[in-house]
Amino acid sequence: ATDVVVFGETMAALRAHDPIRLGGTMGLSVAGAESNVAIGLARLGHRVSWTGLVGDDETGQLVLRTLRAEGVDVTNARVDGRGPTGLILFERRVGDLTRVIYHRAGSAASFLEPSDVLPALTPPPRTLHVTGITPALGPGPAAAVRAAVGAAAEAGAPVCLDVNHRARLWDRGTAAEVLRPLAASLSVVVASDDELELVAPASATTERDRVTALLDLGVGEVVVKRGADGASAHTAEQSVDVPARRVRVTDLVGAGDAFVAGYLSGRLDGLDLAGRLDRAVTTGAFAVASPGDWEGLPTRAELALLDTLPGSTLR
Ligand code: KDG
Repeated sequence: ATDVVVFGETMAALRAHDPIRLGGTMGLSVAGAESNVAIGLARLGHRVSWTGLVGDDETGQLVLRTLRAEGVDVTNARVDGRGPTGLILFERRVGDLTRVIYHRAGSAASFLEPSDVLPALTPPPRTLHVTGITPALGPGPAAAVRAAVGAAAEAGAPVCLDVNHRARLWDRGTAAEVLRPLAASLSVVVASDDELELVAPASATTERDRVTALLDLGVGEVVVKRGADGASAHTAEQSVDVPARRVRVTDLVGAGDAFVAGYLSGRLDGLDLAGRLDRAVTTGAFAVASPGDWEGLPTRAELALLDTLPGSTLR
């Protein structure tokens, strides 16, 4: 069986080293939160499938070719000519700050429907992973998330949601209205500390209350990311905190997805909560320390590499 099924929008990605309005050269790659997670998991040796729609264009072929090359199963993905493959521009501004510019409204991926994603869930995978980006893309993608989460939960497959709020796509109130009803079907919730309120019941007002409310709804693991300050994971039985790994920051984009890949990998391997978090902060650190969303993610053999890097000890 497939270890992890993901779906969502993967775009062509152009990365500029200078302000875009000044011109110059850009590097072409692909980016998408769910496919970043898929690549991270595939590099660690897990069987992963990505489903989504790409345009009938060369960048769509780049998306499919890249995922195939990374060992991600794309047999459920397809070309859809109703819109182009989306485009994301990354512009390095000052310091670690990367400006993101989307050209994705009306993209092929925005036509995603439940019927596109449900076939990937038969037979049920060991995990379904979704993000809060997909339901922000339109009514079809939102219905696809609801249908897939419902179908996986019904089949007994654990569902992981990364809240992944994208303020450019929707406001916090709308996101909360869509994400909160999913909570009772989730096994794992991953959120940064400022995103937890978008999935936890509105009645909870502190982080502790939000975690407790999610656990009371039946969520098995609530994982809170704090960037350079590390991460915490909570179950009904225990709470574990880990520090972030200290690495030189090259590119923060994709760190959250790498974190999820590490966490789910540890979970699939049967590691305890501390072990899952340790792998998550390790894969997150690889993403932070290397350029691109997913290009620098570790293979299983490379996981221990940070332990040997001077200065990259646990904080
Ligand atoms: O998590 C990194 C993503 O932000 C990037 O790959 C693009 O999926 C993306 C999005 O919608 O912002």
